[in-house]
Amino acid sequence: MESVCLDSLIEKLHNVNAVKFGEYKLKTGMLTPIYIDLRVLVSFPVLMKQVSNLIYQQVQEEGLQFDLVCGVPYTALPLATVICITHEIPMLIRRKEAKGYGTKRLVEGSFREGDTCLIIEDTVTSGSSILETAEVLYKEGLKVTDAVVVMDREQGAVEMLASRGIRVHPIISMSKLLNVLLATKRIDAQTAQSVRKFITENSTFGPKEANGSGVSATKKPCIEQNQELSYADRAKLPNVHPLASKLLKIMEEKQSNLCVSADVTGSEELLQLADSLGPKICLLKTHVDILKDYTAGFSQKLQTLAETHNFLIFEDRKFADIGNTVKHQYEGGLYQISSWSHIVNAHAVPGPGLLKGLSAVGKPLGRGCLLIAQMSSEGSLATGEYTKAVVKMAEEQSDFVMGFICGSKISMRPEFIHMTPGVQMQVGGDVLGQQYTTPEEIICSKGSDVIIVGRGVLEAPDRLKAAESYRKSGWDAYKKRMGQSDQ
Ligand code: S5P
Repeated sequence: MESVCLDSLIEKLHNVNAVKFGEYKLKTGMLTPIYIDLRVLVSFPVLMKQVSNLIYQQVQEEGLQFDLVCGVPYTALPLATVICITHEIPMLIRRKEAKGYGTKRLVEGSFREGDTCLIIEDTVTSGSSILETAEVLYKEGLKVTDAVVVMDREQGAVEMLASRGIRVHPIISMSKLLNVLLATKRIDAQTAQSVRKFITENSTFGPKEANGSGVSATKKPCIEQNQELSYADRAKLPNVHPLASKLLKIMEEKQSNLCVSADVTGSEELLQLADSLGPKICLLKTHVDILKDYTAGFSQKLQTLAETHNFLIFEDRKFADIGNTVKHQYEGGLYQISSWSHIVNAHAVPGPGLLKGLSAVGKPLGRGCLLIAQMSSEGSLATGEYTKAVVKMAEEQSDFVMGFICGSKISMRPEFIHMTPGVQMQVGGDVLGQQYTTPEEIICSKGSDVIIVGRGVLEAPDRLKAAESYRKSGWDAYKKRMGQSDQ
């Protein structure tokens, strides 16, 4: 395959008028000082071939995995066709309207339910065209995880689509385009400056992440997050882990994002807690190895209570060994955790083999795992690059990993659930390094999904009353984040 130099391609695109400066109207109605029109490519076969090669190069470099390709109609259709024919990849065509006769299909081509489809698009502004295409594909039972785009206008599409579970891989960014055209004296500094100003001032999706990594670096005020999906909508996402979907539905139904950490040492007391607090919680977290009187009968009773009160069980085992060992720890021993706990958690330190071991046991049982990406304790080493690596590991094994233990939202993929411990009504800590933040701060400002509360409930004079006030506080914060607060 002929390798293509990006700078010279940008110049060629400018030569054929695929990049225009002036005043143009976008699909969104917005007036723009720069217009990208890759439709002209069909008249320049050599250029068309070069752009297609670049798209395929991007696919390979990113190691994208998919079964089929679909170009967003119409401009990207010929590009997708060239790539699919050259590399012998099956293609799909998305109709803009269903035909009024014959099969009335919206997607043409053959595929199997569960196949993954890569989307190809020419230019993105808000990302809505990619989303529209993805939604048509979802309805057909297809998965969409990635999209490659030739030109990213850097106006929020990448962020918006990431928040809907689609990773976008742009080839040419607006900044790169302007830099090349400026360096080759095709535009002057003033034009470049006015386009840059327009782009910065006209983002279609919230503020940009401070570090561009998808890992939140700064605290966000609630108001900026109101474009995100509700728990109920996230439960319906095509790529969501079935257990995450179940939990999100429970949360919506019970209006509760409260997980009580039942850190007591007697099984009778734990069962009483589960029974009385059951209606208030979406999740009950256990440390089964602190029970002085564990029996198999206990775990059976706990499962019955979970069904009666509609909550899930989360054994906070924090696995942290090689795959073969964690497999035994999860399945066997005294506690046989996999037989009764819907969710477990694990440290990422040992690497992906740990997840392979756990999922060999848990996946056939429909269980899910949370990776510990950050910790609430003072001086924790789970920060920065480590946290990012954990997010990556989760993305690579999202058939078993359903979310994270973390301090704030660390992944833009809405199918992951973020759960945060170290929660009390007052900011503070204990003498052993635990640090507390409030439900409002965690759910609303830090964008986490579930609050994990232990002593805040357990040490209260009235545990039921305390659980209700944490439930209410967590739910109100979620409503506020979604912009539905009536306060
Ligand atoms: O980083 C963490 C991770 C976890 S799972 N910090 C934590 O505190 N936890 C657990 O959450 C901890 O083991 C305990 O069970 C609970 C917090 O309890 P609390 O009494 O401090 O609310």
